[in-house]
Amino acid sequence: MKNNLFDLTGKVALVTGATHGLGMSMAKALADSGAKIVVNDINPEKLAAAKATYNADGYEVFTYIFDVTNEPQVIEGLDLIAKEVGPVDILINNAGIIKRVPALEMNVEDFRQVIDIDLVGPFILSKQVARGMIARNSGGKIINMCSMMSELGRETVSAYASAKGGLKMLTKNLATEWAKFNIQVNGIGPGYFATAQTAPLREAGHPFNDFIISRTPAARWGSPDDLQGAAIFLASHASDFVSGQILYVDGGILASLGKASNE
Ligand code: NAP
Ligand code: GCO
Repeated sequence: MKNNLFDLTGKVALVTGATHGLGMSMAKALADSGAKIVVNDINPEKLAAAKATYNADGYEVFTYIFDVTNEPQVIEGLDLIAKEVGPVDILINNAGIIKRVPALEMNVEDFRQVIDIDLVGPFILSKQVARGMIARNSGGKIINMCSMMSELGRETVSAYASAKGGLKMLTKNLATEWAKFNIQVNGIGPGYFATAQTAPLREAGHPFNDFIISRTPAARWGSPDDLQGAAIFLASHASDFVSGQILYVDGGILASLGKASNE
């Protein structure tokens, strides 16, 4: 019997903020599994450049501009997607920002912006996509990009950790409310990955770079492609009885106290 547990043929997948980094890698993985890919971003120039990259790499993508924090823009964008591509079956709430500022120095506007994009945005997208899934009685998959900071704090990332901790609990709550509609809501919790977002931490000689290498049992930064299996799993029938879970893809870092520097 053909094993179609991971087959996404006929599905429409929306990945927010997927012009590069983790979002692009996960979008390509879902496309490789048969899904039609819809890529969102807030920046038209970056989205146009990303489309060219996807196409050059052999992927057809549909691109839509909207700010995930702006509910009217999101509603309009989802309506267009439904008309031009098809209703969204799989949503990856990937768009996000981080501001690394000591709490005592962080202004409230910056704190609020991180919460707005990293937590309120996924709420808006999830609510509007779920409404369509429920209206169609289609069921569906929602995947929220959580973080190690959904579990741990570290200096300078109070807003981000608050948002990602909240996103973990939003994931569990929506999983509870929407199970009756056959909508599975899960999270992916990447460890430390080499993307534009962490580039400042990986600059030559930055102490954090050595710290992460030593603190991660796999002794390396994650590569965006390391997330592809988790994304396909949580987007496919293989996870139909999995909901409210955060799947950590972290090289073992959350499992380990770490080792003494001279070990
Ligand atoms: P990234 O390089 O910062 O990319 C984030 C994307 O989100 C960008 O394309 C950005 O667009 C977009 N975006 C920002 N605000 C938006 C808005 N209001 N509406 C729509 N799009 C918006 O991030 P990444 O490293 O690929 O990570 C992707 C996700 O995984 C994020 O949620 C991040 O918090 C999370 N994560 C990352 C790591 C890591 O180590 N890299 C680990 C754990 C979790 P512009 O470029 O046009 O601004
Ligand atoms: C930081 C990093 C992390 C990663 C990721 C870890 O400044 O600590 O940016 O927050 O982005 O979220 O899982």
